Amino acid sequence: MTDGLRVAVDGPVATVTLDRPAALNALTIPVKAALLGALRALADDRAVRVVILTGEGRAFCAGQDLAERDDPDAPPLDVELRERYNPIVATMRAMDQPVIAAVNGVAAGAGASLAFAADLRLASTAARFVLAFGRIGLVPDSGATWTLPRLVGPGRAAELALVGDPVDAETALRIGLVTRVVEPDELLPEARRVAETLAAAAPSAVAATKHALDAAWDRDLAAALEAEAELQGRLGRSADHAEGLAAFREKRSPVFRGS
Ligand code: LHQ
Repeated sequence: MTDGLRVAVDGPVATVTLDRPAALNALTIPVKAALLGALRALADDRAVRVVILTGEGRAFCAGQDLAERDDPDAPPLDVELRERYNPIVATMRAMDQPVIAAVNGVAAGAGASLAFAADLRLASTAARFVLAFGRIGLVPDSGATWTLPRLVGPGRAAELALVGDPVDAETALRIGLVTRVVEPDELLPEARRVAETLAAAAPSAVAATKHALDAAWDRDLAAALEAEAELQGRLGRSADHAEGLAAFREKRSPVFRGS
């Protein structure tokens, strides 16, 4: 527990909650340090199978805390990105566990980028994405130039990044920016249901799927086919695959042990 961030682990599911609701969970240096530390610790915790990232109060995250930028001694933006934002995004993509962004309200600037860096995005009807960078004379950052075209395609990414109109939850669902929209009270229960489905799957297969989907963007078809064959060869020798087959034969649910 750090000011501005809560981490709660319940069985195989960790919930990380940005917790500065009065500032719409805007990201200060201490919150970014706590978030990076929490993600790294969860990445190393084999008992944790899924991470849910959400925000306290009416916002998911309003991005960089702009009040912090008023300090004349604030680090330059490139340093801020290299030392704080980029490692957070890199950790979200490198960790074996899937990250579910449960977008409970407005996600602006780097707050939207954090949601885009997750593996899955579920939204409440109150969610709204604001690519607020241009309004303050900046480019999309924290991975948004990479994640956004992959999520919604280059045309829509350009519309969002350049025109910058807020995207409501229904529009986000229609364009594929989120995959489910539920009533606010249902958001965390729904995220939990999805997390438990993922947590019940074979962890090596989940991790390999996550990384193969990312890596495929940099591969041609032949390389992707070969990567799949290599992964399938490895997973095909695993105890979890044998358990999955046995459970199918015996008409029962599999119990995966992560081996
Ligand atoms: C905030 C913030 C905020 C502090 C609302 N900071 N207090 C990375 C590298 C390093 C530096 C630069 O940037 C980046 C990437 C970025 O993230 S750039 C984008 C930074 N974020 C923004 O520009 C968003 C600024 N916020 C807004 O545009 C609005 O607040 C949104 C659209 C998020 C929500 O609007 P409303 O629902 O109308 O809420 P509000 O504006 O009334 O805000 C409520 C409070 O939250 C208010 O404080 P107050 O004391 O007046 O109640 C705001 O000052 C505070 N707040 N965002 N980023």
